[in-house]
Amino acid sequence: MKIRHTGGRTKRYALGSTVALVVAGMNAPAVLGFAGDQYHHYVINRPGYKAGYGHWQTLDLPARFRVDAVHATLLRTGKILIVAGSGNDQQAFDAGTFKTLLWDPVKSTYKLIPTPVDMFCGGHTSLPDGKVLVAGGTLRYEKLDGVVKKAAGTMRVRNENPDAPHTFAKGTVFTGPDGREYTSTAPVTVPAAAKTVTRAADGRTSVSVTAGERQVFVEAVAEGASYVDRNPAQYRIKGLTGADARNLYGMGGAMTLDKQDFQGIRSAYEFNPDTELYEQVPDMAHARWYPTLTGLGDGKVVTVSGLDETGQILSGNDNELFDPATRTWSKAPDRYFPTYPSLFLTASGKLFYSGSNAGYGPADKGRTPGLWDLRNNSFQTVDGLRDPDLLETSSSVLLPPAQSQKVMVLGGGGVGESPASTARTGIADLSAPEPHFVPGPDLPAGGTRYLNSVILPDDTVFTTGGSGDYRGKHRSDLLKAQTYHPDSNSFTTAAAPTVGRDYHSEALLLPDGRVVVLGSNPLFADKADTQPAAFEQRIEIYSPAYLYHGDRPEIAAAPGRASLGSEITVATPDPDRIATAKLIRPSSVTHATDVEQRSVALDITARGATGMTLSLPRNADLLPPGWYMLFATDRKGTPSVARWIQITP
Ligand SMILES: [Cu+2]
Repeated sequence: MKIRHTGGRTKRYALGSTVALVVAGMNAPAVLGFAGDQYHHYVINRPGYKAGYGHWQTLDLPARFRVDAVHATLLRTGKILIVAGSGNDQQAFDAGTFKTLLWDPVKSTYKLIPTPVDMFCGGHTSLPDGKVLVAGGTLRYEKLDGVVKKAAGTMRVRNENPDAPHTFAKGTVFTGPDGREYTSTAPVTVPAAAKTVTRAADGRTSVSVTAGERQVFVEAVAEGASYVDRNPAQYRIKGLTGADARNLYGMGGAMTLDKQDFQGIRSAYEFNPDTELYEQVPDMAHARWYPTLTGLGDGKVVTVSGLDETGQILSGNDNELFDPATRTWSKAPDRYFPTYPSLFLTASGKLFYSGSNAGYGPADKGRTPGLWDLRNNSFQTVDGLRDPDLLETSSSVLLPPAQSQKVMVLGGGGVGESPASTARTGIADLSAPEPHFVPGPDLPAGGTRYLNSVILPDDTVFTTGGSGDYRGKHRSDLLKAQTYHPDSNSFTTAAAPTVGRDYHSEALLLPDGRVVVLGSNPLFADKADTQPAAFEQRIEIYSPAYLYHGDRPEIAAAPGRASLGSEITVATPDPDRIATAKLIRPSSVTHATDVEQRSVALDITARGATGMTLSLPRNADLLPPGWYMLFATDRKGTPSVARWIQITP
């Protein structure tokens, strides 16, 4: 039966208890078309509509706590760490104003956190102890074509002295063979040279010295084309005398007036959820802007890609591993990726690169999805994804439950400032010996870049927002949300958001089952693309339909910690009601990229009168160490509020 609603106040009230049927037969835009905003408002607030499609709420934060939400991580305290840094705002950058907001979405409390460096467009991941590793960020903003007035380029500063590193202040002058001078735009510390002693068979020793080297970006002391020089050359460093003048020098590359990309930093910090402060850890060996950090089964973090301190994309022989136990960085196997690649830890221990990425790198390099085995540095390509040239700004998610080892790729656009986007989805089953992508259903909203995807505790994936064109150009933000159902391989419509979300947007699941959606950084405010747009500072909360289906199951008690392969006992008033139990890893998301979230199903091995026993997987590559949200969900898909539990090896 299909009831067509034709408007009119009397009829609306006459619907009574059949309202759920009515709303199932229409959607919000159709309502808007014939009855206007007020009626739309009425419909979306009906209990029956909420029970079918969920409900959105827009928060207005106190003005002083509004930040440009570029990065968001859910902490084990239930608070959300929102990192703006300079927030893609050149003035804030120039003023050294770097922001982090800590927000409690349940208690509605806000706190600005002292932010020691510009973490804007760094990378992040939750560590096994619940701290958040934030690595990289912004050294300098980009300069577009035509803006560059002083010729500039990369200077490799070398130190042949094996006994001491040398620090050069910002503004150090490098003099070329013909006397032209260029100054450094940042301080740089060049490590001491490495000395290798070799002893020959006859007992004589020889010593070889490999110069220490660091890069720094330099620009001409004055404006004009006369400083353009495309030839590499050795540069003297002004002010050095004696041995220093011999041991320390620069190797300059091309000095040009070309466009200059953003530049990265080496700094790394751990955010401590107890003290609510950043704690500095050693710098990375390489500066990174737009890196991806992926946690491994042993608790270490692999860190790849980014733009370096001269604005060049890292070549891939510079990947790093962070060990949170020793707080040290070491070298990881070589592999090139474009910036912000989506790298998922799979149950085999290999990393799956879905092809999703955001931002920088040549179109013909490192764009092919595949399985990367860090142990032998092999790479097995995973073929079959349609629109393989439209993977930039796409969304990727390890579908629930993680045991199925299926990764879905959704939408995406052309490389760089391309108007092209795709509605394509594709799913790769990584448990197969020769994994390949099979087509999934097209996105109902059409071609979509910057889609955010969030795993829900009913084993569906909520996807929201995005835009058709690059950074929402021509007012192409999509005010649409939909839910993907892995069991039926289909989308259903969700209530529509009212705030557009494109570049620099995020979404994440809360322990109470709601979804927070924040950030967005459109280029223009108008359809003709003439007015610059402000960063979107409103936060929305989406309450999925399962929160409108009556009372919820409850986890009355659960252990705060459990080890891999163990069994835990959980108190719940009605164990027979519980259909599934799962551990959901909290999101750490930026640029619509979240490689952290995963939902690991737990076997219910026994049910008593007031509790049940859950068995945890043994595989740390399936269930990496760290803090998780434990949800119990009933047969109708209604989840409990989660309990936090720390999973240990
Ligand atoms: Cu960015």
